[in-house]
Amino acid sequence: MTTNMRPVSSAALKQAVEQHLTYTLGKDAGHASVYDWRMALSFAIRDCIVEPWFRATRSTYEGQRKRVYYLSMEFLIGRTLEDAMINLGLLEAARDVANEVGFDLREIIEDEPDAALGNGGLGRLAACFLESMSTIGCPAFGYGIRYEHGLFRQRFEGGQQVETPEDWLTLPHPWEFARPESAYEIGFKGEAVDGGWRPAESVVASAYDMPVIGWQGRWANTLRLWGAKPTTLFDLERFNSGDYAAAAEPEALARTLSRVLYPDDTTYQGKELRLKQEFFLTSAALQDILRRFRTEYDDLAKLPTKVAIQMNDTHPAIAGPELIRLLTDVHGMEWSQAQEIARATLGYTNHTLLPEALERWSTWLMGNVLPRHMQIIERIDDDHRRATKRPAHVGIVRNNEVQMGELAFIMSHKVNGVSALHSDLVKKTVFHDLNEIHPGRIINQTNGVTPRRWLKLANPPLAKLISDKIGEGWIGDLEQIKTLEPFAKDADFRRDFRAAKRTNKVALSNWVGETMGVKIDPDAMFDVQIKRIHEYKRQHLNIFETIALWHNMRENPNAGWAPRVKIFGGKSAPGYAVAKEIIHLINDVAAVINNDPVTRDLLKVVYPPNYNVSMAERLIPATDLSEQISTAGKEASGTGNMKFTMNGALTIGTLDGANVEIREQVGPENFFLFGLTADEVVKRRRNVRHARDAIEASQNMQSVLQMIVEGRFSPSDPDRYHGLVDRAWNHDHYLVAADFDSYYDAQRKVDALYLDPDAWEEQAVLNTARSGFFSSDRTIRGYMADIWETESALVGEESLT
Ligand code: NBG
Repeated sequence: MTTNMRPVSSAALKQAVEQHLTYTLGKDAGHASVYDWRMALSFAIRDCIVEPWFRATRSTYEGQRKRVYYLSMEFLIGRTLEDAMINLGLLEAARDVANEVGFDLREIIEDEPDAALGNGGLGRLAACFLESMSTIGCPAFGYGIRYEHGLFRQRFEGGQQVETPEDWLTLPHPWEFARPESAYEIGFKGEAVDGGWRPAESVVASAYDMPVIGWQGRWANTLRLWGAKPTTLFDLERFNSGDYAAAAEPEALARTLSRVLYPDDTTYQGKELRLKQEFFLTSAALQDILRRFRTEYDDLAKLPTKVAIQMNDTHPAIAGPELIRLLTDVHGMEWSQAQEIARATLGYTNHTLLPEALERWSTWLMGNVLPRHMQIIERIDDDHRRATKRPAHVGIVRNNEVQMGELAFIMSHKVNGVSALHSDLVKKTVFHDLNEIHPGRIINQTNGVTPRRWLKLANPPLAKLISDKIGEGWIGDLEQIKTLEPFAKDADFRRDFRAAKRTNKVALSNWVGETMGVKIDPDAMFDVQIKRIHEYKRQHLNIFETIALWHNMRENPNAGWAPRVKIFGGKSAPGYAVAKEIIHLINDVAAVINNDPVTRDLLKVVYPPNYNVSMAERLIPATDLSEQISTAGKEASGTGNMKFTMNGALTIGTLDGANVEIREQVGPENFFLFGLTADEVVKRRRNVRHARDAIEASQNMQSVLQMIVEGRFSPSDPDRYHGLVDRAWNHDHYLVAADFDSYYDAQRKVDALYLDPDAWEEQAVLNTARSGFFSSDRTIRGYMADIWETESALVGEESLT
């Protein structure tokens, strides 16, 4: 066989792997390392994707199908090899091959670095969407930036976060195809000249394609990432005159553009380089989209019938003006038609209401970096003002700033939030006025996650148990998982369900022991909070409760406590001092608690550094209790919450984001609810004494703050947390104090249930069985029907392969 055909047997795969080892890598099997085998296996698996990928592309062209273009500054992919093997049904064959050549498949899989081209939920959502679009057969492209350095690596030094650069591209990346022939010039600065733009600087955006294979290899789409290249390599004249640094300037300028991912999550910085990155992605994508469209159709007026462009948050919101510019300045279309066409083509997803996250650029910076776009933005704004007679405080350009949210809204035919509650709040708060002017434009599409990665790949014991019971249909159609529901009452099934979880907990305990030197008991409750560190997510509420629990355990060690392991994971933005202080506190508390002989068998706190997608795959299947404790109204959706539910963890949470829908789906009796609602939060904040009142009423909360302020967890530096405690009393914007007692009490209900394994397991099974709604396949079908107006190419087809 040749390596570009899909090998079906272990023997055929082995042959393909060995060919790559020999001829692609030039390695002798006798000397091949785990890296060499990983590369050879990746190339052999990649070969298997190429055929369905070509077929999908051909079918899209032949059927003249509408394509979806998902523009996102972030794609948090994680590893690719295992995911691809699972979707192609080649995992078992690969295991055989690995064993035959004397390696463990796990070791090979774990040799792959995570592609960490994103910060958190927004980027991981984009990755789940790509996989679901391929699974469903929605013809689509993802467009992003090929950052040389993804999200920083996190270490702890003395309990404090230290960042080091991430370097996933140091070793060759076997999943990409460089496409130097697909390259576009991207301009910056210069001046707007009547009906056009003369940029002063420019770089070249050069394409790198990664195929994304769907479940069972039926369809494959492309993730196209842009790398920046200089338009001229170097200035030969300057080089010859001996000015080597200046000679290399054009190259240095270009390289910085795609060098590094901005590590801010839900905060906005206003840096010129970031605006340039956003335009770089957007302009390259739009030029590519129009080029492809024009190879098939000659009438640009038909664009919205064949093309849907989705803006993932406001980061690519310059797409409105840029599309208008390309249509008018470059293709000669008339202004109002171009505006209409752009709007009919574009959709915008809002992912946060936090005011500090809403992008706005000073008109000075926008006018300087993108002078022609600034003109276009002003004209869009004028047209809108005239057409709508909107109130004076509404508009794109306000206070000498360009509001990217308003721009994205006004240039889109649909705007969506990411959970029912969030979409509702989008209508009532950030876009209140625009919603009245354009009723019906804002809709909801509740987020989802792919069950291939988050259940089948991450949790083999549970996936096998489910498939043994109800067949494999759930993998491609998660709604089928509800047929598990009756087994919640079946004692044998509950025992097996528990055994699957225990297998994962043992594996995690071993890993924690090996990597952190902390011994944890797999029979204790694993209580997990993993996500970016942010005040609104309230990791400090969790660690305060941990301190109270520890304190009360010490006072009364024989009170029948449920043994717990509190597990934290997550990074703070490098410049976010308060979040970094919370990290420090968690690590300080862990050091004290983990060394306390009194509570040795009752409580441990672990915080493995450098949380990423691969670590999530390890932690989520081993979790008993999922912490989703944000201040109500602040977490747009959450997607980790859905992964836990699928994997049979129970949730302790507030009525925030998609928690609301999770609770509805699994049943309120199978969810630990606490805390103020979004409305109550707003009202409570009006009382300037809300924190003080709550602390004064709570003995537990007082003891916690007292212990911290006395330096109990920082004996060598007792004043360390004075600022933190002061904020808890006086600047508690996220209502930790107001929710503390309610949270503590809910945790004791968790304890009680955990001590009744049968009752716990019944609820855990129901959580998994009722998680069908949270598949990203359902989400994508929603976008296809309500926003993109496009259909699956796989309807009525058995298989493309
Ligand atoms: C995040 C929200 C999450 C949500 C993801 C995906 C940003 C700006 N927003 O709640 O905080 O789940 O987006 O929608 O990162």
